[in-house]
Amino acid sequence: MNIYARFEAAFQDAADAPALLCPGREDWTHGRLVEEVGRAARALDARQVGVGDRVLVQIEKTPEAVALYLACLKTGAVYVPINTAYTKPEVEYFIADCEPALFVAGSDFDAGVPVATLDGVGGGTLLGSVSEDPVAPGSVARADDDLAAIIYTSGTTGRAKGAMLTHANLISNAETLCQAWGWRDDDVLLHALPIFHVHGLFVALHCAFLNATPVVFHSRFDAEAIIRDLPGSTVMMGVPTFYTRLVREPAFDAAACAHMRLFISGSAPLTEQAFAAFEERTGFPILERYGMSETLMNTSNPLHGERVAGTVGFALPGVDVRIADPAGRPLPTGEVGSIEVRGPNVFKGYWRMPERTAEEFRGDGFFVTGDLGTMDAEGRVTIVGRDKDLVISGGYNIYPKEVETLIDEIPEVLESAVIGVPHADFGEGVVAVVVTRGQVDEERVDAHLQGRLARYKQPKRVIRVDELPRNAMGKVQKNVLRRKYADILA
Ligand code: MLC
Ligand code: AMP
Repeated sequence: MNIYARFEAAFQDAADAPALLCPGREDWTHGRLVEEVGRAARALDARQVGVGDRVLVQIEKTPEAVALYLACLKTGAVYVPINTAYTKPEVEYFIADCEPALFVAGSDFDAGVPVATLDGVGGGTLLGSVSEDPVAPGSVARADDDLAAIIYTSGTTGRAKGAMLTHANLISNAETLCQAWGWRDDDVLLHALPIFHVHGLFVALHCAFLNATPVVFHSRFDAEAIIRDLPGSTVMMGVPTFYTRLVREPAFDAAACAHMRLFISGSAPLTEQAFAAFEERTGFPILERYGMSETLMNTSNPLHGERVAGTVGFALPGVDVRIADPAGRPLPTGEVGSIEVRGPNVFKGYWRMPERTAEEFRGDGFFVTGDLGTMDAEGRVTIVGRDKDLVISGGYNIYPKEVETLIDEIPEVLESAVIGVPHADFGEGVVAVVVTRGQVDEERVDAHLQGRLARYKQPKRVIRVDELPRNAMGKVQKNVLRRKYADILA
């Protein structure tokens, strides 16, 4: 089953109803969306993109970008979206790794592979020369196991890994979420997330597409614009930073949310304080859920029933979640262990990394998430930490190893430790602690990282020290550093 065939059936039943409502731009009906997907599919065809070919995409969030994504699904190509903040050397890694048949970029790019452009207003070479043809080609039949997308997620080694997601993964998770969150015919989704990660692309858009729900489509998060569009919306999904920023706006209150039924948070921990402040201001307990690129969504607080702050709720229907010891043996209720998941939502493996894939699956099919948590007697899961050296800043993941490797290239740097510390806006912010020979200041580190590393991964502060704290095994004690610099960005 091709997931786009499912979407298209819903779109055709709602052809005249709004699909994408884009402030400052012409709205698209579902009929128009189907036409634009057909146009993008013909553009892929004209560039000889075939079934199973990767289409690497680094473009702004526009309706045309959505049409391109859906066209990849429709034609059986594999969609590979990447963050618009990535620099040229970062992009070159993805090109070499996924060997795309086509790279769609915001502007021209010297890539050594075929390149087409799609800019921030839907212009560019990709769609420019496509002929008008009212008859859209059919969707290519896909087996459950066939790839729909590769989502890159960084690894502890500093090298990004491509999580291979199948049509079946996407369909099952979308259906499960629509059920769990009581999706309704009169819902309107307020969408301000980027569409290069699973949260904005799959979780949010797929719930809408399965139901031909109108999507108020913001190109980026802007608190004022959200408050303006809340009265026409019913559901919003966001990372915790969205909600903490909204609460800081004086105009954000219960009256502004009167038309809403559900606020959903994920991708990073929503603190109990943020949950309480939001509920106090609006009357809404945010529904927190937990997932990752490799598994899509695993757990969710209930739609009906108590949403407990600081917990991520229960395993979604069809998803097995267990808390295990380092050998994968289930632990008794309440004990802290590794969160492991199994189900139709769990990815097929890492692109061209069979050994890494094997390392992260247990023999009985459970995937080791790298998150640490507990489960209570009712099955409610709480995430208590991470077994992976990862910083989550404003919902973006940053692997310290990648940043340390680049900082260590500076000849005067002897060693470095990159940590995440509390940040008032982003939840966690990146700080680099460096041991240097001679004078290396913050500007020197900034200058070295500029153009090599996306801005959001760059340290907000660089601290020089004489030596890094180490344990008896010689391993850097990042927990000591995190404690020491806990207030530096707060
Ligand atoms: C932007 N900046 C960040 C940042 N976002 N720094 C650290 N962390 C971030 N997340 C920096 C920029 O580099 C820039 O730095 C400055 O902040 C202003 O940039 P901006 O683009 O104007 O920022 P803003 O639009 O305010 O973006 C903040 C944000 C955005 C929170 C709205 O980061 C965002 O949309 N995050 C959502 C991420 C997401 O979708 N995650 C889902 C992953 S999926 P300078 O120095 O140049 O000024 C997943 C699985 C799951 O995790 O469970 O969902
Ligand atoms: P990604 O690799 O970008 O898909 O990020 C997945 C990671 O985000 C998970 O492994 C968790 O560490 C984290 N995450 C997602 N949702 C939550 C949540 N609700 N609370 C805490 N962490 C979360």
